Amino acid sequence: EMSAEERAFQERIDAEIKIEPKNWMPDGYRKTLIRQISQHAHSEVVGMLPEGNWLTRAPTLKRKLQLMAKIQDEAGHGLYLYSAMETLGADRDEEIDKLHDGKVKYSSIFNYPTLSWADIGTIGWLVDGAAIVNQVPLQRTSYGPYSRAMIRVCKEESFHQRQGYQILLDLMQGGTDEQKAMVQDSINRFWWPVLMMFGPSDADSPNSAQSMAWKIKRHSNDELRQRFIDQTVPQLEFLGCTAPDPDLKWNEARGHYDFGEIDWSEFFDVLKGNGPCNRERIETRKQAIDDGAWVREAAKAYAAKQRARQAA
Ligand code: FAQ
Repeated sequence: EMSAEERAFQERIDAEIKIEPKNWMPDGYRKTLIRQISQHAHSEVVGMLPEGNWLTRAPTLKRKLQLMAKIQDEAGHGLYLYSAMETLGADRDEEIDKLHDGKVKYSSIFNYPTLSWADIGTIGWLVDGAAIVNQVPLQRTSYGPYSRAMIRVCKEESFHQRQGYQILLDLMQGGTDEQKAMVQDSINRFWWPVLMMFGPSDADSPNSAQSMAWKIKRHSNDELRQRFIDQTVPQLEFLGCTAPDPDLKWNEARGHYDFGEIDWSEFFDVLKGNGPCNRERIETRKQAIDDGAWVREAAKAYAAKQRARQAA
């Protein structure tokens, strides 16, 4: 049985009117958004680490500058998202502490290592590509601050995706046989983990039904995964590469690509903290916070001095 408040809230959602921070909202709606937006913010921040691994080894100055700009964009996305989360009453430091204590999640994809320069191309093309497919509909999510943050984020991700694809195109079109093999190896390692970014299949997605009713999510996990595969396979073919999936095949009757079974045991294992880089990622984040403590202390001391001066 819905209360009058709940009914008015759902009517607003159904009429496609955004929910704003000061509007009444059910507790569950607030909690779900804090969970999703904080996980999204943590993903952007942890997502800087695999790429950061190649900043000092980018092959040219141009590539180094592009990669640095992309990583800075990701830091910015983390900041918009933490700010959107704060409009719901959540505390940024508390949520970051939960990340560092291993109590909350961030995207599984960032627990895989970047072993070659081609991985930087693959991350831009496939990881940012998957992020765009997921985030374009989030521009229409029902919570105003989250939806507005997604508009700028999507524009920046489009640039990221193109710079990634261009890295791979250059390697495939002008590269040596060894460089071409490096691209294929990178795609082989990232293909399945990227498909896992969309989350568990609909039957095993406990949050989907309610999040769709609240229009936080506009499409199911499986729908977005299929959309991503359909738009990515032609790009894969244009590159001259293949996917490590013998069942990947155009299905004329469905009007979609069929694809093989995802290894969900690997996905849930990474979520439990057992991926190749989970421990390293959290350790690196903690170290960054500890190393920055003196900056925060200095900023606070400076602010206190300014206040004292103004009061005098
Ligand atoms: N990894 O019931 P559902 C980026 C969790 S892009 C880890 O289906 P929901 C850009 C899920 O949280 C990546 N955990 O959940 C970039 C839930 O756990 P909980 C970030 C996952 O929320 C590119 C449980 O499994 N993007 O950073 C994953 O309805 C390059 C059950 O799942 C976003 O976060 C996963 N892959 O749907 C940066 C997008 N999938 O909390 C740097 C916003 C699921 O109950 C470099 N988020 N889980 O304990 C979303 O759209 C949704 O949260 C989904 C999951 C679709 C990810």
